[in-house]
Amino acid sequence: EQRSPTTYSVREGPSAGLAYHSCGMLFPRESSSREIKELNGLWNFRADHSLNRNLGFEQAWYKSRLAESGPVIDMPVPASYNDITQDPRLRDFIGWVWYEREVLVPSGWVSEETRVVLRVGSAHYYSVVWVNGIKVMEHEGGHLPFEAEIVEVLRNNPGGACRITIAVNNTLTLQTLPPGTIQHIDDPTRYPADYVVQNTNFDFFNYAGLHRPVMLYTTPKAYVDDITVLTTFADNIGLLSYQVSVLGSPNPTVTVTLSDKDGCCVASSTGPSGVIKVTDANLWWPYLMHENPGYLYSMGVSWAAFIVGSVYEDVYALPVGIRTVQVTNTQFLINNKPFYFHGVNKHEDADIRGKGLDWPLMVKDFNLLKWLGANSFRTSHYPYAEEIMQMADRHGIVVIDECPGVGIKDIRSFGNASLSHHLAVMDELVRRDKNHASVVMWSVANEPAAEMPPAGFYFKTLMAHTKSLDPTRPVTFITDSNFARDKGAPYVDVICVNSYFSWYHDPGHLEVIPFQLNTQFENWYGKYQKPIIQSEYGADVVPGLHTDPPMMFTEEYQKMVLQNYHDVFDRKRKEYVIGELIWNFADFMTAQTVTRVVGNKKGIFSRQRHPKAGAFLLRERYWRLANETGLLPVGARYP
Ligand code: GCB
Repeated sequence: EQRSPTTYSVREGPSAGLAYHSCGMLFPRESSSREIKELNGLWNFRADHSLNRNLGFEQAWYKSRLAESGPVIDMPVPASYNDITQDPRLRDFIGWVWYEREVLVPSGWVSEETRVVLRVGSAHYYSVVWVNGIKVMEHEGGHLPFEAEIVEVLRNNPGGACRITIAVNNTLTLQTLPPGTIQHIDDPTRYPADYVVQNTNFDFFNYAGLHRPVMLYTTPKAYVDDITVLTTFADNIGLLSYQVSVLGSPNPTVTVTLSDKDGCCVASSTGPSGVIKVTDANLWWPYLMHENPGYLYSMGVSWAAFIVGSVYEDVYALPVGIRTVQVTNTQFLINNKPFYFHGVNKHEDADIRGKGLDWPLMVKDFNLLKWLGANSFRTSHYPYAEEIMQMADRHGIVVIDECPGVGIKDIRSFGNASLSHHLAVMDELVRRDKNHASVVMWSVANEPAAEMPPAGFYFKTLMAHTKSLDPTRPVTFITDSNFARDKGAPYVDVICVNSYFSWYHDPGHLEVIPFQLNTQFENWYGKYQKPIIQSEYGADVVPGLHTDPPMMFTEEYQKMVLQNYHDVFDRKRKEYVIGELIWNFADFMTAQTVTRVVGNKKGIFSRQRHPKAGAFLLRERYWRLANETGLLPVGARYP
């Protein structure tokens, strides 16, 4: 059998094309005009182990029940498929896997007045979706939602049966985000026949599958498609300028109301765009900066029309927080007050479920953040689930929202195809997250090869584009390049630097940290006069390992690394350092390498969320910082 190097291409599916971008992507919410049917639970599943991974398309597995074309297994959704079975071939699988689920659609949904939308919260990496054997959409990118209107397809099948088939391909290439390469090794003396590996330049396991909820939801034929809200305030007056797009109706009458936490209407407006004024506005404040953080209003948007004796309407309620963000040469201001990021970098990662959204884990993580006294996190290294962003809004946890631009190390990943996809991902990310009060900055990449010649044009374009999508938030990328040669740094609003002194450099030599960290900050600030966040620092710990004097991988060594970094932060935060984000919140799975002992162990919590010694040290510090820099009432230490 012939196999060409393209056989693992993510664009194997017929007539590949991106999902339609120029519409909204409002999070599905029930209302008097909208219903939701969640499709979480068990799906039928089969990985295509054929040599070219293309058998599913050749045999059109989507045309009939998946069980008719071969054996299927149970697969939970949402979850990564990798750790669900005991089969190493599935854990390390590369190529197309097939998911299928049958659902009965209420007969009332299949009507002339209703839209039925199939929405996938995220699927890593490339997806093709069929309903009753008819292709309804394709999507590239593993961390953002996509959806299709399917009522036409359902109408052809009046019984209400709806068979949803989703093929997902985890293959990463030089043009995907994150990038990767597929290596075919043809050496029968050293490797088995048809040997293929996926190489990546990022430090987390390439988990795949249907990672976030899949659902059906309805809207009326004419519907609220998108809402954009920008907020500011003057004295005690909150100002919300909004824009509503209604599709399917030529002259919509839009009504907007703003309700406070108790559900009382405090202001209203009519028309598809306008400015709402709220007197005595409750601002959205970060956790530990105010006694009532994360204050959200509910913006009720509705559209109504009276057509031949009937009322048509659509109703949608969007949570909104009123706050401002600003960057000066030395400060990050939220609501005009200096904000110091004392937080974490995270991953979507856990035992068994991989990157699948998990409610208990999500709530546990927020409880741990609050226990720690963390006021912020970065979505390293890809957009997190919308449910997580909503939690951040409600709890006042500030977010640096990062796109999956991680591991851009090969010069071929700076070409036009990569750039245009990267721009499209920023479109999708800003479209999804623009209304989250918690999001205060966009990060377009993590540790790219920013010293390479094409990086200047690439990042200039990318950051200008992001600013044009959202003029209200600063934009950055996270660098580990040399300050003098970094070609992207001129375009960022905040310098975000990662460094691992006494770990990857001078391993075991804690005494270098004060010197090297000080030099790092002076160099960057000297060149750019922009505020700086230490966006990563840390050390691996195998929980339970102890030595004195401290040695690498022990609990004591991690504490000493942190302590040494903190001493420098404490001097520099009086000048221009505006934040510190530990690497990492919790241990997480990676590819297998000689530097990883069943994953990355730089967590201050284990993968099961048990604290290591470093967590207690950080907790002391973060609460002290909150007391010093926040607006907490005296004595509010340790809840
Ligand atoms: C980094 C990367 C992060 C890694 C971390 C490490 O600089 O941004 O993805 O996991 O270092 O532990 O090496």
